[in-house]
This record gives sequence, C-alpha cells and structure tokens, in this order.
Amino acid sequence: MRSSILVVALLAAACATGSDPAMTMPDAAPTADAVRPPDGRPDASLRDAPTPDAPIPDAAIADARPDAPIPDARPPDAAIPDATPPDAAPPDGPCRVQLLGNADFEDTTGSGVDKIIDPWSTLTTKGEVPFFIDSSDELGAVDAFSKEGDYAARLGTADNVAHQLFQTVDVPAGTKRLELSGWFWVRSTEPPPAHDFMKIEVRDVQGTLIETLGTLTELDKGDDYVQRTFKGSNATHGGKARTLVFNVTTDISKPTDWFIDVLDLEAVICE
Ligand SMILES: [Ca+2]
Ligand SMILES: [Ca+2]
Repeated sequence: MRSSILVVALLAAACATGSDPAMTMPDAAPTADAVRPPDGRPDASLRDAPTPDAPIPDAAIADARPDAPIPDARPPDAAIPDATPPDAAPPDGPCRVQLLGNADFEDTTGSGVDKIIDPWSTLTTKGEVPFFIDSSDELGAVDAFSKEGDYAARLGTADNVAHQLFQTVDVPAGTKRLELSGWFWVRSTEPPPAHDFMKIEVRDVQGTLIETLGTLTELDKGDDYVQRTFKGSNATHGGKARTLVFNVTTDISKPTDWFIDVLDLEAVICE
C-alpha cells in the first residue's frame, strides 16, 4: 500500500511542473497581435486615406489668383520716356534755309542780251538797259569786276531809269523772318543827298510790298564790294511764295551802278 501512495504522489508532482510533454496545454486563443501584417505596420488602407479637408499647397493658391499683378506690365497710359511733343521743332532740322537759285549768278549762260539767268527775272519800266547780269568781259568793259566767278549783276548804269531784278521763292513753314546777305558795290559820282536808290524788297506773288529789307543809295558808294546783311523782321512769310526784288531808280543826272554778287537769302526758322 505504501508503494501505491508513492506512485500517486510522484505522478501529481510531475503534473504540477509541466515537465512531461504529454501534459502540455493546447495553444492559447489568437490575440490582437496576430492580425497585423508581417512587417508590424498598421493597416495600409487606413494609413493612406486622404483627409477630406486637407489644405491646398501654397503654390497652387499663387497660380490660381486671377488678379495677381504682372510685374513687368506697363500701365496703359504710361508716358513714353523719349516721346517728342507734337509741336516741338525737329531736333536735327535746320534753323536756316537758303532760298535763292543762281545766287552767285554762276549758273548764268551766254552773253549779251542772249543770257539765260533763271530763276532770275527782270522788269524795265523806264529807261533802256539791255541786260542786268554781266559776264566778266562785260564788267571789264566798264572797269568793273565780279566778286567771285564769271558773272555778277549790274543795276542802274544810266540816268532816269527804273527797273527790277527779282526771283520768287517758297518760304518754309515756320519761318520767323528773312535775312539777305551778299556782296554789294555801289559806284556813283552823285554828291549827297541821295538821288538814286536801290530798295531791297519782299513782295507777295501779286506784287504787293510786304517788307523792305534795306536800301542802298549813292551815299553807300565805294571802290569795291562790301559784304552787307539785311535782317527782316516780318513774320508772315512762312509757308508762302515770296518775291525778292532789287528795285532801282535813278534821277536825271550822274548815274549810279549797283554791282551785286554771291547772295544768300535765308529763311530763319530758329535763332
Ligand atoms: Ca558770281
Ligand atoms: Ca543820279
């Protein structure tokens, strides 16, 4: 009997220590860890779901603004920096324009009464003078000479004459006044006071006197050419045709000659 009890006691002890493989308990029920993916991360479908009210990135907002200023845009009414006012004088335009043709008489051809003197014309109202522009030979025949070249004008020459040498020119718009310069030689035996006159006139195309630029009489006589300038002041010539007239009259005795060469009639547009 004592041996039986010992066996039972030994069996009980063995069961209490679990040392017997036959006494191992079955596997426990699965826990929460058992449903995780092998890498241990949370469920991927939950992790990647978008948040409904997520903010739009800043770049997208900047591009979407309809009224954003364009940095380089010029306001529609911005002034152009180098624009020229419409009424300003052209910066490179001439201030003076020479108007005469054949101004030194060197475009004259021929001799005697057969000369072509364009664009000059002549008019005789009293006395007889066969021609008004002389060649060097014709000048030499009366002990005279030109200032330059082979031709010069010669007016007067006799007693009791009235005649004109004239040329019509187009005066540029914007002209403020006219100015004539040239070489003039007055030769006379008249004593003072003045009896013989050469008036330098500006007329319109109808012949109406607009302005007298100057007058040379026998009081201006000398032995050679003198350079002279006659400044006009009339401001109405611009944009019109005007006629420059050398208007000569002599009295009944002691004639006067006016030799003229190398003229320059200028339209003064700016001073
Ligand atoms: Ca000449
Ligand atoms: Ca005289």
